[in-house]
Amino acid sequence: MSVNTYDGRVQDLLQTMLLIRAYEERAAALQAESGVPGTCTSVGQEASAVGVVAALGADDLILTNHRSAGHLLARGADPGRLLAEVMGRRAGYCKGKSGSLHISAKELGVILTSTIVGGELALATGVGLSQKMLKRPGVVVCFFGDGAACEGRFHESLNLAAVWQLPILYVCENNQWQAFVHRRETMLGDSIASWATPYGIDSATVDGNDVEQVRALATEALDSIRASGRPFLLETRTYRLRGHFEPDDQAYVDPDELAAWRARDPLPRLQARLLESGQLDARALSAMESDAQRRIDAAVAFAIDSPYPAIDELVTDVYA
Ligand SMILES: Cc1ncc(C[n+]2csc(CCOP(=O)(O)OP(=O)(O)O)c2C)c(N)n1
Ligand SMILES: [Mg+2]
Repeated sequence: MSVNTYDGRVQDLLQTMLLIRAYEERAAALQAESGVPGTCTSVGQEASAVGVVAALGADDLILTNHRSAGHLLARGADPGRLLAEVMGRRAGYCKGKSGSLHISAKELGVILTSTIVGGELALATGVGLSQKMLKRPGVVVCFFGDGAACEGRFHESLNLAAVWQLPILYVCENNQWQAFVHRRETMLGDSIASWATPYGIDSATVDGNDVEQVRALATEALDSIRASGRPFLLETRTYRLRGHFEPDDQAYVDPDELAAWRARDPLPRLQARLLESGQLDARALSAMESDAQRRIDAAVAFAIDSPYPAIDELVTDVYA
């Protein structure tokens, strides 16, 4: 498995966040300008993805949802193969047969992207059980949204994982939106983390727009899972700055709320902190931004260059 490893340098976290932002914005632009299939972007949620993935070890496994590009890129996915998949090209992670919504990348330990909301939660329980029965070392990390947490499957999955004592890190990326419905319309409380308590599961809430805090909390959670063999629920509070998918004019979004969360955009926040503390200078930052754009330019060229699968490949590799 060739996964990204992070040695603790905060500059590496920023570099990955810049890559994700550049990828997501290009994917949106390609949809608008060239009719490339639209994706559910994770713009605004980069710190949550990178903070958690940077805390993982090489053996850990990932299950994710429809908003998965950040998780995949943070784990070391090649942006060219990711875009090729979105475009239905043969060089994609699933040979162009998954699109953005069902990607699996075994070499990265990414078992599946589930587009069935909450599907990843039930699968994680099964993968956690298999890790335990086979005595494998990796923790299973399951990314899901606040919408998924409002489904019955969340409660069934956490209950079983607690009863069976499974090594699972549940990461609820609470981005305040569930497609076109605000979180306030589907839950009365403000805390998803607290829903773990009745099941006997430890939990924590973190500012999901602060990558260093996310990494610190995720590291603590993983340590606790490895020591106890029990699951943990981490809620990252963040915001979906773009629409549910592309295109989406966000006409249903309260502009004041959007502006308030834009002011907490994890990228400028981290950049300002690093510039102020002298861990980064303007030249280095500009070089990092150019590097991210260069990688995405190369990814687009790679994806466009890849052929579509041939007609006789239509039913190969679609069932294992
Ligand atoms: C079982 C199921 N119901 C409905 C949908 C349609 N749908 C796709 S994404 C989504 C919202 C999910 O919200 P959340 O879990 O908070 O994730 P987010 O999109 O905010 O990342 C819905 C309702 C679906 N894909 N699967
Ligand atoms: Mg959500």
